[in-house]
Amino acid sequence: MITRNKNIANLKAGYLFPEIAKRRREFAAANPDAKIISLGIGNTTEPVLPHINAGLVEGARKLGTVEGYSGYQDEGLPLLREKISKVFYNGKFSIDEIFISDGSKCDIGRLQMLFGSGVKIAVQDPSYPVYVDGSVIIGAAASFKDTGYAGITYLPCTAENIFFPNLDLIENNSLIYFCSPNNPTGAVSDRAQLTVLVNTAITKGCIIIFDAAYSEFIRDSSLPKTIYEIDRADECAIEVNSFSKPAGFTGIRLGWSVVPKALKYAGGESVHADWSRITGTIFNGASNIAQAGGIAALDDEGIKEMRALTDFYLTNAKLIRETLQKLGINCIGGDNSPYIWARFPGKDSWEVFAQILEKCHVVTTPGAGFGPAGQGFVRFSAFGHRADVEEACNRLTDKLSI
Ligand code: PGU
Repeated sequence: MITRNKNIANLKAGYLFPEIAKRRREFAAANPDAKIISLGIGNTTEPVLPHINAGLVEGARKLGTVEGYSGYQDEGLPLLREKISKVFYNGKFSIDEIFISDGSKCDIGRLQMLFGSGVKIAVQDPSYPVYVDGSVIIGAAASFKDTGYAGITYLPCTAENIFFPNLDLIENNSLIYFCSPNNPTGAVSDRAQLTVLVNTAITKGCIIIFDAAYSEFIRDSSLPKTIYEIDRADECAIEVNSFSKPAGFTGIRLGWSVVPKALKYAGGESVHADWSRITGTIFNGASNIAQAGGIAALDDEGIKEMRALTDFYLTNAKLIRETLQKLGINCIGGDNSPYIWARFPGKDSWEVFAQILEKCHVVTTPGAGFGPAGQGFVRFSAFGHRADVEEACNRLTDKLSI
């Protein structure tokens, strides 16, 4: 018989969100009358808004016509790539530096092929679990200990450092995962902090994978929405982003990666050329219908709709944050991001998760699932229907005294 890829055996337990879904199902089975509300996984709930939806419908209609039909699109429809460069990067990138994908999670997984199993990894702790689990699958990290995986440098982001890590911990020649606005803490790094990040990467010969999936939730105009607002970031950073959260495309699937031509490996080879080679070989592009929706999302009308949708979720976030604060629970995030990171000092976060589920019938995400420094925290997601969020807030107010 064929043997198992031993990297897979190194993965710790199951992936976080299916594990939470399992606990929710178990609770629902034991409490059939409970009306459970999810503030757990960051999954969008509101309908796609009309202009963007019309773009999707039109994209599907055209496929049924001789003139409008399209097949494989390699790295993505040129018009979409051009609009992404213009809307998000002020036209800084040529269209061949923008690679359209079926979402940023998929790109995060595929990008690791560029660096292989020998690479050293640095991640914010806590962080979106795909960075760590993807590193384990590719063989860059193994042998889980209570404090994390060997091969990964965890960069604690704590209340004490206001959720921006000590970059001195990063080893030379590392691949750095960095997410801002951050999942799960909701913290957004400012220009000075990202400047230090870029300078550190350049000095230490590192490459940053910058995850900007929540950039459209930034309302404070002094905060950078992309790493490329920082000088020389194109020499050291790849950026991943997505239509999932701002346009409600979580199920439609559309994202992109920016791989600048200026980015080089230690030997001077082009990262861009390798990424073209990899995506051309193992990825056949995002759905043309999704791409038509993405083009509509980047029209003036579509941009207004994305603003309205993100405003809606930010209002949910404000309701949740204010509810928690009134209960005396210390929290951050939710102002320029859809996540609120709530602190329960001295408590086990899976225990707090269980208590909130039992008392309030509200699903959250335990902080420890995002890394060792997430212990003692719980993440609340602002993605939900308004009535559900209001009901969840009422229940938290009435029943939560942890
Ligand atoms: N990057 C970050 C930082 C995310 O939080 C998420 C989704 C993604 C990428 C995925 O984006 P796509 O473009 O849709 O692929 N995080 C959610 C959903 C959980 C999951 O497994 O992706 C969350 O609750 O953290």
